[in-house]
Amino acid sequence: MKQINHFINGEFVLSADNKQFGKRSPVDHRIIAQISEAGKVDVDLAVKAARTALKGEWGQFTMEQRVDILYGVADEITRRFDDFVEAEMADTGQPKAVMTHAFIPRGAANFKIFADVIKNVPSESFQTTTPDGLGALNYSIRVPKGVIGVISPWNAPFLLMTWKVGPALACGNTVVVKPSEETPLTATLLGEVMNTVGVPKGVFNVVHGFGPDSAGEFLTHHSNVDAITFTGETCTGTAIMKAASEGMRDVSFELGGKNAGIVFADSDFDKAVDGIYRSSFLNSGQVCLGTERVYVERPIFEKFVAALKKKVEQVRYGRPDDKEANYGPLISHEHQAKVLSYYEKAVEEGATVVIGGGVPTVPDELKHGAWVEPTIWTGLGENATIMKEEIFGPCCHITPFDEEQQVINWANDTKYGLSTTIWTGDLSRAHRVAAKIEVGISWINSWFLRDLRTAFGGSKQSGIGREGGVHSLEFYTETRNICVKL
Ligand code: NAD
Ligand code: 6OD
Repeated sequence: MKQINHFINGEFVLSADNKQFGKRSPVDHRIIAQISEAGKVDVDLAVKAARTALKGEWGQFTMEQRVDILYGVADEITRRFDDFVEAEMADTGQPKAVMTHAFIPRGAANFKIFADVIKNVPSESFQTTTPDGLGALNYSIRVPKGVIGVISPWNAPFLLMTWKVGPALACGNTVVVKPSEETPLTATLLGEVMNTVGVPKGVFNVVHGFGPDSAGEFLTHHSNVDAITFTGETCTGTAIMKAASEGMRDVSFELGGKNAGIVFADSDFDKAVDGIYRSSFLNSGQVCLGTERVYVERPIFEKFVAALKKKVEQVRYGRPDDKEANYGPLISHEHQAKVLSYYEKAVEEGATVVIGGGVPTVPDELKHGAWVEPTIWTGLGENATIMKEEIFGPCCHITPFDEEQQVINWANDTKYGLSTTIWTGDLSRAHRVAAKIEVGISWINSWFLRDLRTAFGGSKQSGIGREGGVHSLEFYTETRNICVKL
């Protein structure tokens, strides 16, 4: 049985009290690894290591040295690509193609992109007029914020962890990462990579465990953590925000969504069906940017529902490396129960189940896994529970619409504001509608196609702040102004 330990000060270590928990495979529920669970003592050691590194060798590194080392990290991830793919498949149970095409390469890219950003960041300066006529020069420098607490989720674990670790290190911070208890494996591999490429001890630390009364809570409440970046559920964000208020620590939050997909009758029909299929069912619907509310213009509504159903009928359940399979389980039995409770609620509230709605029949060896059927509903109004709450499962409700303004109003009628995907052949309309949807990102005739240099984050209860490209500097650095009298 694999043993996964914390990575503190460049070494893999057990918890001080040797506390552990079992990580189960989403595919068949077998325990695949024993994970050390951090207590306060372990978190404190990790934070101390991060603080010491900040004051030591790492703090003396030039920007160019950091850039070189981050390129080295990216190259080493690419060299060990298969190890990362294997680990992520074991943790999440998702098809190999999702890892090889998207999640692992993007994780490596997160180190290169932010190395490039930091190399090219401009600095601001102002010539100030003074009464003596000689003037003054104001200029700003950016300094690392300090020790960053990184709390990441399980749905795209490596991508979302590196999306924070990359910019944090590029800016000269040190980090203590708390990966999701469901997906501890790739964080451990990243520790190995850091040692291989010579990242100084204590710059990158990992503590494993859960949220409340465990590693997550101990890290976010630790007074020596300077700022916290978190991706996860909105309700967890609320708890972390309270913790961060102790000591006035800064936060960057990427939270939940209830994203709308809008399909106009003039769209390229097949591309729209493919796009909505991907956005609702990729990663078994466990994507924050996924579409759970689909609005289709009435003239093509029936045809669209039938075409999406046909695509869902082609789903093949199986292990991540099964070449015949294209669809994985949910992350855990707990999440399966949550998603199935929404499936029941939809029916209770009068939905028509177009396809799915339950637990699929899978081969005997998989029957203990967290499987649910991809599901399409129609027939509910805007106030139904499944139209309001984030399910984070492989499901969507399809509603017909008649007017552009009506669909904009519906898309915006939510406490969330993460993303939208708009399908139309009329580009003027596409831009007009996109500008009116209250989200951090709108895709036009595409989905999940995002340049890592762009601003990423949510409006309303989908997040606080923006990360990506130079936008990440707002969170990972502090700006100091220096004024020189001339
Ligand atoms: P979660 O909030 O349950 O857990 C996320 C992380 O927070 C985990 O590491 C968990 O252990 C930790 N945690 C939980 N409670 C904590 C506490 N009280 N203090 C400190 N840490 C705590 O989220 P999840 O179930 O892992 O992920 C799914 C959610 O993440 C969905 O809501 C999804 O929309 C959201 N998400 C958002 C984005 C985005 O970019 N906006 C991206 C991916 C996922
Ligand atoms: O654009 C990205 O890389 C990003 N942050 C994706 C988030 C996926 C959430 O599930």
